[in-house]
Amino acid sequence: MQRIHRPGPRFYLGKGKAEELAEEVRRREAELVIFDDELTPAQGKNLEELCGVRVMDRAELILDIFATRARTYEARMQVELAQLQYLLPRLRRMWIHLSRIRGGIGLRGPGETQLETDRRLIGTRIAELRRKLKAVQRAQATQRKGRRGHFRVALVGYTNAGKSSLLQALSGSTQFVEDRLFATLDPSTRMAPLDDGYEALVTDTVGFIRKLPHHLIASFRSTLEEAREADVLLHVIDASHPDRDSQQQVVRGVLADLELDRRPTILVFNKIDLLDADDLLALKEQAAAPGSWPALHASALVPATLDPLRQELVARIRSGLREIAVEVPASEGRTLAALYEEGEVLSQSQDGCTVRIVAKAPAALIGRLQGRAGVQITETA
Ligand SMILES: Nc1nc2c(ncn2[C@@H]2O[C@H](COP(=O)(O)OP(=O)(O)OP(=O)(O)O)[C@@H](O)[C@H]2O)c(=O)[nH]1
Ligand SMILES: [Mg+2]
Repeated sequence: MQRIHRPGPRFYLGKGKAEELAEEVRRREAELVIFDDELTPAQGKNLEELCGVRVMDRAELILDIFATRARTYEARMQVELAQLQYLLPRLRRMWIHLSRIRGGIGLRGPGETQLETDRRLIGTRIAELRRKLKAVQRAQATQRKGRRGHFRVALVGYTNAGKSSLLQALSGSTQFVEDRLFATLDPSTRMAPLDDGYEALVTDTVGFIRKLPHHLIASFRSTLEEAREADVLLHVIDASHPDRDSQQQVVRGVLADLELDRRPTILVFNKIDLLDADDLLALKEQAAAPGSWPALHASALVPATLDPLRQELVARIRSGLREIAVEVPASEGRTLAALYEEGEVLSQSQDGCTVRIVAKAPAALIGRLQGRAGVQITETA
């Protein structure tokens, strides 16, 4: 522990404290030092020279965890891109590691030309990854367009808050859930049945964490596109976590960075099964603070606690519906089906070959139907 105004440029710690650290490393025969903050390339290099062992910073550790969790093609590319961007300014130091690991004699590392070549190779790979990611993202944008007629919900929140568990509980399908950080790196979307025949498309997203390395935020920005287009964000909070308030602040900060902080949001305090009655009462009072987003309390493991959430989603879907009268040729099965599926049909009558329907429908559906030949729509309300 050391109290300093700001991290020192050479060792992050003060010089004396850094020497103490080196002493501690020797005494304990440690093989690795991890800093819970980001180190500049120079700080990392100086600390390694001083301690004689590998020094990792928070960013590198998180990148490592991400690398082991990434499963899809896209997530792997995003992680590799972030790793290379992290590596580039630290290349010289990494080289020294390699030569140590390989028991190399020339601990001075590579010559300048070798470094230049490596830098160029990495630069080329970064450009290639960026290009491939763009292509994947274009394909995803097309896929998202296909979801426009549906009410869309995105789960966001601190890592391990229970987002995947909630998706699983709401949709009834299995989702990768594990008690470890960053279990989910890839967004995945499931249909969740709600009451009265309504349904919502719910998307799981990558978890946030305090001091998320900025390379990663940039890489995962596209992964969060789904959240950008969602009708409502469910900000999932682990209500049982001792740091729940600061975790909530961190998530709000990241959402603000991503310009998602003004999207309609519902706070979902999850894991209430782990709270005792007094805690739960205190939590409910706190959440009712004026000006904050509406809050619900749930447990992904206790199905009945999800009813209020489902009801809230139905209420939001309903309030977004507009009443319309539609006249369609009876042969327009597609349009009729869409009205029944995505809207709420109030009445239907037939006059010869023309079907007349009065229905409540989401704006997105109305927009889609307006372009269809033979379909006439008038707003009634
Ligand atoms: N007791 C209890 N445990 C829960 C609840 N919801 C989730 N968990 C547990 O919390 C851990 C994390 O759950 P996940 O659903 O993987 O969390 P996540 O938010 O998707 O995490 P990342 O994908 O890492 O961001 C798992 O061990 C779950 O079983 C809950 O309501 N009550
Ligand atoms: Mg998850």
